[in-house]
Amino acid sequence: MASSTAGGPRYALPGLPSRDRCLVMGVVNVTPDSFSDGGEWLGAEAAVAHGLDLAGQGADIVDVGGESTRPGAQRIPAEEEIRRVQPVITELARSGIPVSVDTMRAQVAELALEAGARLVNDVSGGLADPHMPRLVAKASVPYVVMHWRGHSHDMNSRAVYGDVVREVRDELSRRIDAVVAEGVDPALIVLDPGLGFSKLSEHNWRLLAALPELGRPGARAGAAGPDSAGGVPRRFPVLVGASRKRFLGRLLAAADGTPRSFAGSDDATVATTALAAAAGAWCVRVHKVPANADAVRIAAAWQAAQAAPA
Ligand code: PMM
Repeated sequence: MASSTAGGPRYALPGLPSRDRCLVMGVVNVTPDSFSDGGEWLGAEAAVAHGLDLAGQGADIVDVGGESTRPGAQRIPAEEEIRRVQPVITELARSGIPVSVDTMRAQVAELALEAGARLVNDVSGGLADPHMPRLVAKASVPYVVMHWRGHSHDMNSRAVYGDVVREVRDELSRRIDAVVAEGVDPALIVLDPGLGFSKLSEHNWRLLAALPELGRPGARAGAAGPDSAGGVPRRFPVLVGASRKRFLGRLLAAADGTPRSFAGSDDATVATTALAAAAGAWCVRVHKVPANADAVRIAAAWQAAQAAPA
């Protein structure tokens, strides 16, 4: 459900915190080979400790994933993904932390929800597993529908756009229609532009600059438009996952062209968080929490001061 405050619409999604600011989602990748932190949290014990740390540092949600989606990654069997995430989710949920599961598989999502996860973060937006939308509909939990054009092993070949903002909005709009047709409650949908997924650097920047329009995929670009049509909301919360992505490292490359390291992009992530939050993002997905938790508060104060009477 959306309500309007000084900083634009705020959303109350069942089971998840609702704050007067952009939320912070901390990442726990229980994988040997993720984009930026592969291998660090592979053991269940280390992963749980890391999730508890992130929550203690101010993460509103902790996102647990067992399958790497870095460009070129090959898929792992579902059983291995379950083995990685299930004990971690069980333990974090038991501690009262709002947990999301980062998975493209309905089977994994189902077990994760039984283990206490409260949100399904599906980077394929329901395309990778046709059973996912029905599962999410039945469970009636918030559902992240990310823009996605195909699996990681060859996703870069699909980074071809005429007008990236229009195409991503149109493709997200079609995904909304598809998952709603499978029974997903539109009020539980969160959209995500899928930065870095079949996107070149220039595409990521264009999408970030168009963030307010991405949450209204059915409306004409630039038009104010109604927030709902035929009972289906056309304004959706937006999740942004820019943290440590390669387009940040490339922007900040050294004079000889060497891209900034993943960890060396943490300050750039914080800058992106502040801008995304000020542009109305519902939540940012980040690897390092403390400075991003500060940034969303700065953005909220900025928005509130802008909206305050002179
Ligand atoms: N990016 C990654 C993994 N999961 N989920 C959402 N919703 N949005 C993203 O942008 C996203 C994601 C890849 O990043 P990582 O492997 O460095 O965590």
